[in-house]
Amino acid sequence: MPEVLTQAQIDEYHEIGGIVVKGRISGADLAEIQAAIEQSREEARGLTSSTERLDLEDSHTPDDPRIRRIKLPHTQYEVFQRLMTSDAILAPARDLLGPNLRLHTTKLNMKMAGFGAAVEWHQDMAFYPHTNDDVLAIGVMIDDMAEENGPLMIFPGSHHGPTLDHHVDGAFVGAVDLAAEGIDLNDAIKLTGPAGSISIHHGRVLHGSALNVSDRDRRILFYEMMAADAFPVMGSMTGFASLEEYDERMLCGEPTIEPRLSDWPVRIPLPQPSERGSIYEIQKGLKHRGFSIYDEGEVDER
Ligand SMILES: O=C(O)CCC(=O)C(=O)O
Repeated sequence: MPEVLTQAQIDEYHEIGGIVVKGRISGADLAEIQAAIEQSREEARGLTSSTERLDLEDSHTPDDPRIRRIKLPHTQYEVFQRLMTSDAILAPARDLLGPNLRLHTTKLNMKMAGFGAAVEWHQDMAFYPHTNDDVLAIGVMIDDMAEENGPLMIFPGSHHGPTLDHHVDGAFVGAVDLAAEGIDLNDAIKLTGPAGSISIHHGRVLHGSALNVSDRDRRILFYEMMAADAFPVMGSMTGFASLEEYDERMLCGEPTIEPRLSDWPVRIPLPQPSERGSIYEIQKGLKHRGFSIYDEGEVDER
């Protein structure tokens, strides 16, 4: 029996590769998250470049702090760690991946009103291929996520297809050239919802999000995780020094040393780009950027 998702939501996730579940995060937790973000903004004041904790917008200046991402927020503020191990996040993940879950990473993407950076089209598992594809990302919507403020977009069903080419001139750039792949932007859908909703997207679904040129912030907190028997394959951007450290990432259930192999089309994200920063930096290697030509009105809302 599923813990929280309806059978219709589970079926939709498997068919489309992404769903929105409303009302998973309380107003009190959202308020605590906002307070943590405010603290980070103060921390960014005076900085001249990104740090281990904060990734800064290209337009950031020390006097006008602009954060693009809070890195590994669960290691920085208690609220993110608490949510990560709560049923608000883990129950829907267990409904989709089973009882044994391991963390891949966390991040809080800011996308502030008027200037928040786009994330180019990509598949998460192109960055971190694993032995099976029971891999997903849960996005906590901190602000109302709507048509106009750069919501997450996915290509429905793309998780059933190939792992697309994320390379340029022989180096991994973590982004897909839609035109070169013959993919029509009109086929993408937006994962929208009120603050406190979560989105869940499959590790193989093609997704991205546009610049936020609206007057409303769009902040989303991602918890990326996998079934405990999905092990990274060569080149995967999953860093760990030992099995002990790897097992410290268990979110619930039991670890294993018996990887499950499934038949899915792996591509290795090597060679790594010379620029080894966040996704925003890596994707600058893409020659034809999808979102400079992006026309908001052409994509259906979901
Ligand atoms: O913030 C977004 O809209 C997308 C984020 C994403 O896909 C990523 O950071 O890998």
